[in-house]
Amino acid sequence: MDPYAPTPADRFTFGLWTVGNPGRDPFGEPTRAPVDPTYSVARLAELGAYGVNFHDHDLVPDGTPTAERDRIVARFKRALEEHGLVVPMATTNLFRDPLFKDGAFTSADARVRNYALHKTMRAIDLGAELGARTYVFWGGREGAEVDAGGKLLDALQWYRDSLDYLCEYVREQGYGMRFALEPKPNEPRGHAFLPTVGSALGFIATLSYPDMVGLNPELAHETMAGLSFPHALAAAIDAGKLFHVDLNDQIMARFDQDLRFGAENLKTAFFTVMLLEEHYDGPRHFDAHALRTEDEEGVWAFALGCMRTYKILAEKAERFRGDPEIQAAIASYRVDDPEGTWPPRFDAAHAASLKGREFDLTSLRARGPGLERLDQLTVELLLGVR
Ligand code: DIG
Ligand code: MN
Ligand code: MN
Repeated sequence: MDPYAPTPADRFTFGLWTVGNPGRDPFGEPTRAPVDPTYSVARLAELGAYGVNFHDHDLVPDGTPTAERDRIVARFKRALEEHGLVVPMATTNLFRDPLFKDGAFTSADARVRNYALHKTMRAIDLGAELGARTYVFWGGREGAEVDAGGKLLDALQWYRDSLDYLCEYVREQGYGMRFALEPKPNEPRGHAFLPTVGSALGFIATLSYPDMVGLNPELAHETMAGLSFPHALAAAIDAGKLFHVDLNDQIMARFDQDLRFGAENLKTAFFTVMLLEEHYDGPRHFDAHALRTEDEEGVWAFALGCMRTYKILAEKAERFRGDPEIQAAIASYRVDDPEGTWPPRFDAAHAASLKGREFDLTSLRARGPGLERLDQLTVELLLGVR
């Protein structure tokens, strides 16, 4: 039995747009044929995936008449049923149609903002019909190249109004959905609004229904911003806002590569898996795609690779937690202060004694934390020699 063979119990999911990515890029035409969503369902089920996600347009192309829409959805439901996959998350394509060229919820044209609400409510209905409990908002076109239009503050207010409106809609419909904002620093817009996990966390606090809104952090997006994804993930977990996650890989300060999970930064992937395994029980979603060079078999090798690498790193995380030398190195790294235990709440007597306390600053300065050795032990564990 292959211990790294994915199973539905691992809760791995893929967007239809990921394994269906045709290999188009800004400088070249597709290198792969389009993929029927029901075929992706069948192949992902074969590989051991748990579910699929979609943008409205991935499943029901924009402008599809209602009767055809219903036929497509019924056929997709049959495929999900036949292959035992679920749909944990759905989202809206508010970035493909040229009318969103200067934003959707943050467009300076109120008619476009209203159309974005129209399209999103219908897409939420579709997601609810297929059982999605998380609804993702990636503001692909919510940004700017020119700030002279004076909407730096208005854009945030329009974004807030739209999310509040859609929270009201979901409550009124009784869908029981939660929203997950997906930050990205740039691309396709020059500067994106809500560029990082940190900025999105602050923004959520200003919404009318903050409890309904969390985050869908993406590894590639925080990395593009020059930030640590494990640190961003920890901030989302700390705030109780990790509602979903987009896993992939990325070389820092490059365009959004959406590489196979673990393809570039194994330590980043390792600490990401460690955090998810300990603090998150939702789908492990791969928002990634095969290299443009690949044929169809390369696509499925890519998908299997994402899942296998996650499982291998989850086993490494177990070994890390059970490794006596590593755990001893962590224990000696973290020093208690027998004299400095804080009272359960602030009190003036404690503050006075702390202010009057003598510290042996020379020895505090001299102490070595042992991080080089701890990191080497971690690297050796990842290299398979521990
Ligand atoms: C890109 O990183 C975005 C879109 O693919 C989608 O809206 C979201 C869902 O994972 N990720
Ligand atoms: Mn991405
Ligand atoms: Mn994503």
